[in-house]
This record gives sequence, structure tokens and C-alpha cells, in this order.
Amino acid sequence: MKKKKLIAGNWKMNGSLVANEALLQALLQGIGAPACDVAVCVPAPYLAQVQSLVDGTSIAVGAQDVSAQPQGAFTGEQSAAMLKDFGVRYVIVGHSERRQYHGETDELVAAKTAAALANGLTPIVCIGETLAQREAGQTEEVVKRQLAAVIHVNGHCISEIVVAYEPVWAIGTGKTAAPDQAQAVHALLRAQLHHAANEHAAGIRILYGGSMNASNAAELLAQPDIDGGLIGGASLKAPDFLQIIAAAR
Ligand code: 3PY
Repeated sequence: MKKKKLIAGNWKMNGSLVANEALLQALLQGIGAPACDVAVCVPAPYLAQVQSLVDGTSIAVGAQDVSAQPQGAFTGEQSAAMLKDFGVRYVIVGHSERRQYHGETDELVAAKTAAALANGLTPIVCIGETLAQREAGQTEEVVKRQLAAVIHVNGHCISEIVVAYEPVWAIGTGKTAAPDQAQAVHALLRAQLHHAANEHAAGIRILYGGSMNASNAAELLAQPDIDGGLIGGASLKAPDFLQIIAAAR
């Protein structure tokens, strides 16, 4: 089954009111009628600004994290319901930078995924192995464990999530998985989803992330099990992001 691809920008902790407006204006001028779904996952303080700039366009808004809790004494956190209030459609969950710098475990990532789904947000669940794990031959074991944690989120159909395979060694390093290396992991994940969710598995989008850019996107996106990209640095440059969007058909 051919799925519509998803290209999602992960702005990380970058941007300003002025820079966001210039970037989005350039994107909206160049985007035309994209063949894929497009989203920008922006820092929380800019959700309202970005939502008002892209409202009614082909660009959807995403957040970069969500609390697993519904409300209460959790200083600094944002609930899924709050994100929904701002017109947010997607939320990145379990990015390796959160796993690494904030100690997020598979269990917490699963709880955040459940909170997002319960509030009608689409979680983009990130999984991926470190360089040490790849070199120790543990890639399959690691990504399968991370995916298994979110497959059986209570009461929700797995087809409502997006998976992003982001090898940690390719994040912010300029290194990218070769297309066949990435495809091999995507095929494993697809098989795992098929086993767990069979009739829904074919509809689940598995994105590749980790230094996808304007020069390597077309080859990565041509792989049979790569259904889009989660784009870091290249999503901050309008011409590059537009080129990646154009490659996703
Ligand atoms: C990257 O491309 O480096 C990312 O981390 C995307 O999420």
C-alpha cells in the first residue's frame, strides 16, 4: 500500500519571532501543493505564533515533547490537552536528546505516547541505537525493544502513531545512515509492526531521521520502507526543507 509520506521539521531549540516568520513565509511561498504531509515541530513558546502563521495552509504544527501527566504540579511541563488547545497536530516523543539529557526511559516514552493519543495528537515516536550499540551488534535488539514499548499503548490503535528511526550516531553529527543501512532497520521495524498489529501495520509511517538533508533525501526516501523524514538542521533552511519536501512523493 502506498502511503502519503510525512516530512516533519524538528527545529529543536532554535528560532525567534523574527526568524520563524521569515522561515515560514519562505516555506509557504515555495511549497505549492506538496505530494506529502508537512509539519514543523517548534519550541513550545512559539506554538501560537507558528500556528497563526500556518493556519489553513499545508503545513501542520507539531510540538517537541509532551508531559505524560494530564495536569497538576509538574513545573515546566506541557500537557497534551494544552498542546491541542494551540492547534498542535503532531508531537515528537522520545527523541534521543530527551532520552540522553533528560533520562527518558521506554516506559516514560510509552506513557507520553498514550497521553498524546488520548488527546488526539499524533505522536512521532523516536527510536534508534547509539554508535556503541551498533558496533556491538545490538541495533536490532535496541530498536525492537524501544518499538515494543509503544506498540501496546492502552486502548489505542497502533496505526495512530508515526515511528521515526533515528540512529543516535547520525544525530547532529552530519553522518547519515546509508540508504540500504536505513532500509534494513526500517524493514525490521515493519516486520515487527506487522507481527504485532498486522492489518494496521501497512498504514504506519516509519520516518528516517538523523542528518537527512537536501542532498541525501531523495535516495533515502526512495527506499520501500522509508515513509518520510524527521529533519533537524535542514528544516531551518527554507530552500533545503523545500527540496526535501519535493523529494517526498
Ligand atoms: C536530526 O536530524 O539530527 C534530528 O535529530 C531530527 O530529529
